[in-house]
Amino acid sequence: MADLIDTDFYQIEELLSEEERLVRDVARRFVDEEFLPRVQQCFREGSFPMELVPRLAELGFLGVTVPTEYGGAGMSSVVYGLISQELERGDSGLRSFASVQSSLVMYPILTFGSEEQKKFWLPRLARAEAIGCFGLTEPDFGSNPGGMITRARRENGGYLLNGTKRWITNGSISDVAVVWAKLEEDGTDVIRGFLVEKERAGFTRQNIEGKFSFRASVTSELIFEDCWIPEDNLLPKSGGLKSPLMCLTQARYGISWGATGAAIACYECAVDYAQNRKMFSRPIGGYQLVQAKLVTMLTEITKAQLLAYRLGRLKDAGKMRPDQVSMAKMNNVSTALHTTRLARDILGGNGITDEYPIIRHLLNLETVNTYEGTEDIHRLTLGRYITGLSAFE
Ligand code: TGC
Ligand code: FAD
Repeated sequence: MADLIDTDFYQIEELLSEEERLVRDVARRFVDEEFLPRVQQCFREGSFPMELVPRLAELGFLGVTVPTEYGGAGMSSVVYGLISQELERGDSGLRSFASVQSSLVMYPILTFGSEEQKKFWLPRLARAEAIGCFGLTEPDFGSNPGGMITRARRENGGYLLNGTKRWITNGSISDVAVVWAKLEEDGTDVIRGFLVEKERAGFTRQNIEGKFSFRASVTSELIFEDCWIPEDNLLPKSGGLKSPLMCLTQARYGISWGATGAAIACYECAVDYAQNRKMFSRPIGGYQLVQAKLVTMLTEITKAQLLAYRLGRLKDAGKMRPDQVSMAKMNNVSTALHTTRLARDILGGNGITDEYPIIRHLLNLETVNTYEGTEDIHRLTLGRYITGLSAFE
């Protein structure tokens, strides 16, 4: 079906290098042959397919842009984007697993870690011998992470952590958590990053149950009660809210490609359905109102692809700015959500069953629109960029 339905309306394929296409095709095959046959059951059960994690590592999808000297694939951000797009064509939970490991765990260790931390953790994370998670959000501090109450206090040559992190992807399956906490330095509280191994006394995790979105993904709460970690577990170059926000910029970049993958999956399904489903005297794809919906979907997908592609080239050239990422994350996720709702509508009653991928993507995209900065937070970030006036104060 995918070969017959054009989802590259503006011929972006021509702008990709041979290597970029090759890696994209590997990701596409992995999703089609190994992931999609499992996803319905995972979503029903509420489980993540852990057995595929070694394959993600083997294919080089964990730490795509991390230098090879630290075990990463050393490839471009456009390659990372293309992989994210393919993984999320499978499921947002699959892309999230790779995003968290690469952008929210390996990136902060690479950027803020000591040489010892990089040499120890990065190759293990790339080989999936260790799984990581990123703890920024708290029960009462989501959109405003700067208000966090998790604290680190110097004690016995290390730090004592206290606080709770909520909504943490991969939390209970991780070997190491990158945890953001306030530390008093010269009379001022400064946000610093800490590495907390799962075995540390005073560190407990519990899964968040009852999710109707991201069912094929693990989401947890992390609780720190007098959890002592050694001095060496501080990410020495982290400092201020800017450090976790820099990590979010990396992950949001991947999301702007990924959400488009989910929209493509739903569009392909809707076109196929519209061509074959007969109501009244002919296929529903022959009715003007259905065509209008398909046109909106393809137009939004094409615009999103162009935003993501250009953002990727800017990133690889070292010119990408966080506000540009905000625009792509905001636009590409909200249009993917709109596209997916239109696809759901075209399938009528069949659109609400998991026989088709649409309702699963639609439910997932509700989360993607919220996490990594809600649609409105990115709108306000851009509003601040345009006017120079902050709506956050
Ligand atoms: P603000 O004054 O704007 O910023 C503080 C400092 O950070 C700098 N900065 C950034 N740097 C890099 N990338 C960005 N995106 C940045 N945004 C801001 C800024 O220049 C400043 O630097 P400096 O040198 O002046 O100190 O801080 P604020 O308190 O006003 O907050 C602004 C706001 C609301 C935009 C920010 O807090 C925010 O982004 N809120 C949303 C929170 C969020 O996205 N949480 C995500 C948690 S992780 C997650 O959801 C993972 S999901 C799993 C997956 O990805 O698959
Ligand atoms: P709130 O901040 O309470 O927002 C609620 C509503 O208020 C939103 O509509 C928002 O736009 C609006 N709002 C807030 N402030 C303003 C304002 N100033 N002006 C106008 N409107 C405003 N976090 C992590 O740290 N690590 C993870 O791995 C992670 N994974 C996640 C996985 C899942 C499945 C989910 C659902 C969340 C995850 N998160 C993670 C948390 C996610 O980043 C937060 O949910 C998100 O940042 C929003 O925070 P909140 O849920 O507290 O909503």
